[in-house]
Amino acid sequence: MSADALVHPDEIRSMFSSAMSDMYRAEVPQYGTLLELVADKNDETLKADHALHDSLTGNDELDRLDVERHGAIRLGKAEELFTMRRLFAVMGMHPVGYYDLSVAGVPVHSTAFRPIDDAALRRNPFRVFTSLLRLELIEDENLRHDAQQILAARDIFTADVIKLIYLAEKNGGLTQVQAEQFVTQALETFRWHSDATVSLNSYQKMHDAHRLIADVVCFKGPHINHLTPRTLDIDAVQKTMPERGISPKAVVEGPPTRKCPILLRQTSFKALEEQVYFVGDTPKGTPGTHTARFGEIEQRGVALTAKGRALYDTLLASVRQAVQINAGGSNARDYETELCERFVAFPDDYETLRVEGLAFFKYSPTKDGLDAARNGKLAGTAHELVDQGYLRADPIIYEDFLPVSAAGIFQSNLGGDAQKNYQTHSNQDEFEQALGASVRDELALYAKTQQVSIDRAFDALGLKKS
Ligand code: OOG
Ligand code: NI
Repeated sequence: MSADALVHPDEIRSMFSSAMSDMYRAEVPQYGTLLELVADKNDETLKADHALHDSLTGNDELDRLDVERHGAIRLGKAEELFTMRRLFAVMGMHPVGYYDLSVAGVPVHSTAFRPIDDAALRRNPFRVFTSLLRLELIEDENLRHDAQQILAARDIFTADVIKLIYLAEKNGGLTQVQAEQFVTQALETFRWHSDATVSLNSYQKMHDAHRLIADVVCFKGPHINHLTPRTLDIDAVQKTMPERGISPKAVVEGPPTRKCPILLRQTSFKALEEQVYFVGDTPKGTPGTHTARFGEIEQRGVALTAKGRALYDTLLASVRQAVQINAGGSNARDYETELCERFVAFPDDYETLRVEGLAFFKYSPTKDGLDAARNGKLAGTAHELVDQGYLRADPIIYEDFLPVSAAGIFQSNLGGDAQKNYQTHSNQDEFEQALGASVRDELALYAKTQQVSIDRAFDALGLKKS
């Protein structure tokens, strides 16, 4: 490769995600423990479940399993979100989905930066859940003003990363040397700083308004607050966490345990209390603590169509209405029982999920299909061809997040007293204005992947497109 050849964005994303994982492992040792636990359980699961092993291999998911993770950051002002979009674009990550968390008492709205095309997702599906603080939700006018001033004065990006973003935009990419510099420089934005930018007194005021406000406003930048590996058996990892000295939150967010996993299940361990220094009289500052960084694991299943998602939302809402988990989590069992019982209404075999249009699938011709095509005796719809054994259908994995689950994750690491309901409505327009682009519709992305696979399969079988 010549020195001025451009590195593929997928490659830069892989370099970045790996550098980020190393940094977080050094900063938060429990993350390393969690990675080991997840790798052990994934090995055990794959050894015991040959069907799963085959299906992951068939879906090209096995190779990406070890590199698969998501992270999260919280930004303070519109310009930060705008530049963050450009920074992630260098790595082939684009904003997908809009999540309003104010309804759950968290004064932010969010998107997920992630790769969007099939090949890029297969290569490395690294995602970053990115939230923007909604300052207008701070009721106290003085405090809102202070927060605005503090945020206005900070610059979370290094001068070099800004230059490299411009360069990538101008030249359509980065060379190897530039890509390496970019990764090093971009990482600086996500680093933890134990020096706060404000006094203990200011921090306390922000903290009293909402712990999340203190986390966003009082530090130099949007430290990565967790990195989440993908497990194939979240129940096993949740159960084993205490044996390795990690204490998980009371319940797993999302759907219950199923034969055919849908969407996303997540659990986390509580944020660590870390030593920080506030601006004070001594050069080192006033010592204190801040809790922000935590650990999380996730298990991903098939992406649901609008119809499937509506059923999921209805069932989950009914569970949450029946059982509210209390602060200590002592009624977690009741919640789990209710969840399992109500989700009996959600079909748990891939065929029904597919035929009833509840989930998305990727279609490909089987060997029998290709043989039959040569003899020219094929006809029918995609479902009929699957029934005849000429096409196979594999679940399309859900690559996004869930607002109710995200709120549960936020709350578990913000502490039980953080619940508060904001009287507000979501404001996607304002979010997109700050972002400088519209977010993509995740359902449209899955529908397209499904349709493209059908078109290709029909082509391969010499059939007219359905
Ligand atoms: C983000 C919480 C949401 C998830 O996986 O749903 C999240 C945060 O705490 O900043 O990461
Ligand atoms: Ni997360």
